[in-house]
Amino acid sequence: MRVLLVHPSPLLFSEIYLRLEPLGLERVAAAVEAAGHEVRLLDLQVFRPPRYRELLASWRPEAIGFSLNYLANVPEVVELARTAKAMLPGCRVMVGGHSASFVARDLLEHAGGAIDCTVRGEGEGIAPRVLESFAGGAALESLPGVVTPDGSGPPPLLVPDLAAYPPARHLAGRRRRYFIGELDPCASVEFTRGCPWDCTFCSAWTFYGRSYRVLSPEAAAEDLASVREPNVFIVDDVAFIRGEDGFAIADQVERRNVRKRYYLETRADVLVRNREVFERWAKLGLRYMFLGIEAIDEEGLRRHRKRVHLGENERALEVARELGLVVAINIIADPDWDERRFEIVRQWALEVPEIVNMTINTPYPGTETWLTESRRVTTEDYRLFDVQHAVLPTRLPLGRFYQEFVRTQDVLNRKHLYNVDRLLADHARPVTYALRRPQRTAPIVGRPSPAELYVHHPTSVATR
Ligand code: B12
Ligand code: SF4
Repeated sequence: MRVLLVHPSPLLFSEIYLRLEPLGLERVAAAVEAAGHEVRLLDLQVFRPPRYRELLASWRPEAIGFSLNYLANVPEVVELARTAKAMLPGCRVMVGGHSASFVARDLLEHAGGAIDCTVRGEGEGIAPRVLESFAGGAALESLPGVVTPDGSGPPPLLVPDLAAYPPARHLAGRRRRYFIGELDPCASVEFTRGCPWDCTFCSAWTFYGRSYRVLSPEAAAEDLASVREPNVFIVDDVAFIRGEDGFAIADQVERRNVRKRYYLETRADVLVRNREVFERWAKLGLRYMFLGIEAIDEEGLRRHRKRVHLGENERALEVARELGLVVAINIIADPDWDERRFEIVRQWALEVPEIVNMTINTPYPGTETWLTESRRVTTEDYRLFDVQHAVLPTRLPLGRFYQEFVRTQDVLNRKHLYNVDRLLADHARPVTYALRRPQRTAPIVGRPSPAELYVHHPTSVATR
């Protein structure tokens, strides 16, 4: 089969700071290629939109798979699927990825027949089976994780071996356009998958059912050695949770004499606990680190269920400074903030030497706060769910809130990426595809059940 795999365009956030290769889609591509299909990959983060129609017209794919990690990309993906069915009525369409997994059925409804199925969970194992089904094999709705208008298959399975399908990087054109800050050009690699913590605002853990899997050190280093770019973004949710894994990969990287500059994301407590492993990686080329500090008060940390105390955050910043790393910190702004709270954060941010980034508290489908947040979301517009817009009621009038947010961003970045008029205008756009709010009759008391939260269930695979 001729199979086209498509990643949608970038969001506001990644227009300027960073743009990274679609690693998940490249892994799916590797599995689909291994099953004997002819595959092309189109990343609309780096190709202009007309390229999509051109490819449909000239190459005439028989199946298309869209990657939908970001909720804000839902309308775009639905429109792209509609275009495909209009131009090539016989072409079969599947949509997978992080956000697709949490709004699987709604996507089918929005698309009105233009999407044949959504695929929940990891794609490497299941995408080739969906293609078999498209070609006349088993019924789609009998496959694990697959959702069709006619029904859903059993729960999705976790792939047993992360090393089985190294990313098909050869399929991604314009690789020089991937960068993060001065790490330009920059490739991405994955050493581990999943996160054992359970922060309330995050869906990384519900997606993977709180599992945590590690690539074998040999496979991790082999993948790294195959990367041509001099810079590498390690996409793991929390890098080097287990020090011994970090050391084992470092040994293999050294053995292959791989020299790169690295960017990674981790938690404050992990950095403090595993200082030696980060020190070793600093010697191997680790330069930049993103720390999800999230809040500068104990109450905020508790609300996010970060399971870290302020003292650990401060200690982590000291460790990073001692190791000579450039650190970016994320702080979550709450729509409930008033001018005083913004001012406190600005003052704090000016006092620390690190780069401070700010996002807005956003309850995403798949997170615990999506089910428990007592404030009603103010919009059903998927495009506003990008952590740069307020989707919960703001204590300040919305325009005033954005003024404070933008002012804080200006202070933090010394750049003028954000603009109050642009952010406000985004709320006024007509909504074609509306996000479905959680169907609640009574408020949830305590924690929601795993059945409501998880995509992958914790028991479906052994962890290493
Ligand atoms: C790396 C990363 C990024 C990279 C982008 C990489 C890229 N181009 O795709 C950067 C740093 C740019 C980024 C930015 C943002 N990110 Co981000 N990101 C991640 C992260 C940490 C890992 C993604 C990854 O590469 N995983 C490894 C690969 C192998 O897995 P994967 O992509 O999920 O693909 C698998 C499956 O999803 C599935 N699949 C994927 N595509 C397809 C297609 C088909 C057809 C099929 C069948 C299956 C399938 O199979 C794949 C293989 O198993 C995730 C967290 C997570 N654990 O997923 C957050 C995450 C996806 N990001 C998130 C967010 C909020 C953002 C931002 C909006 C803001 C921010 N501050 O982070 C921006 C906006 C991005 C944009 N589009 O412009 C949220 C998504 C929330 C949501 N529901 O929309 C996540 C879940 C983080 C979180 N903790 O909440 N991000
Ligand atoms: S925010 Fe980080 S530590 Fe918390 S659950 Fe998500 S990935 Fe894990």
